[in-house]
Amino acid sequence: MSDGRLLYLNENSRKFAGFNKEKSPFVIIGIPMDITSSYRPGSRFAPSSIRESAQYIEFYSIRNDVDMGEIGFNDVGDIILHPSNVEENLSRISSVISYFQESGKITISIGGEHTITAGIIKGTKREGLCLVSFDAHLDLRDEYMGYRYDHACVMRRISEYGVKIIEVGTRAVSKEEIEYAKQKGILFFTPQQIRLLGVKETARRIITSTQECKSLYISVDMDGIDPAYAPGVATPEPDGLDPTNLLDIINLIADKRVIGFDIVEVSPSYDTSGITSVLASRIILETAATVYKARSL
Ligand SMILES: [Mn+2]
Repeated sequence: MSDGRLLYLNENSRKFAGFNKEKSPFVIIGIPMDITSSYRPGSRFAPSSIRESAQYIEFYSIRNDVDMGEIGFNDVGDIILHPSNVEENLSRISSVISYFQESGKITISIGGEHTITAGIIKGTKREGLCLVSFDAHLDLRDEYMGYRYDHACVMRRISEYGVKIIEVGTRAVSKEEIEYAKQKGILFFTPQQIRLLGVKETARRIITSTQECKSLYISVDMDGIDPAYAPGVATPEPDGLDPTNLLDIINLIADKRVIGFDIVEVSPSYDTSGITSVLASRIILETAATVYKARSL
């Protein structure tokens, strides 16, 4: 791999469950950026923590009847990031992502804070792109404490790139964000609505609103899940999704148009039992299996 866009890629980091299968359609990229976290920092350690926890899970997806152990992943390592320059990092992320997207790979990015998704989307072909984000927060602020490239503003920036956004698990919001969502027609689902509608109807509504999309991107902020299941996150919010519902929704909405996904905001020092990293590994496995199955049909 000698493309200049890979200058800041460190291929020597620990591999996801030891996987280094070059022929896999799935490329795993660690993006240990943790600069703008406002509450509990440490997500820079999540790529290695999630990779470690992945050693101990089964790789057969019973939901999809797909053996991901056979298909495997191509873990290409971590992006080397600047300790404080967010915009420089977003451009490094965008270079690496564009290289793998253009090579026809499905990119699985392990954060890091949610801000990385802006860099990922910058490096992705955006024509007809829709993004489904699982998150307690809307992340639609125009700026947060004077900064526009911040974890609290990431979906606002992506919406400004012209990407259609749908948010799932919403419960911690500001008035400004609700107004922006209404004004731009950004659909969001609170955990209460999902409980009342059921996962099938929720998924049906998401599918309807993504019908026109040429490609799909999925972003999983682990704080979308209830802290009872995912305690080790940067900004925990009670009253969240349960992991089975989240996986059910992904199972129903992820199809062959998915060009990539990310798992962000795990903060391993607050994950004393390690269950948040294990759950993140499981979400990676099941999402990949769903996409693999959809592409083989
Ligand atoms: Mn969040």
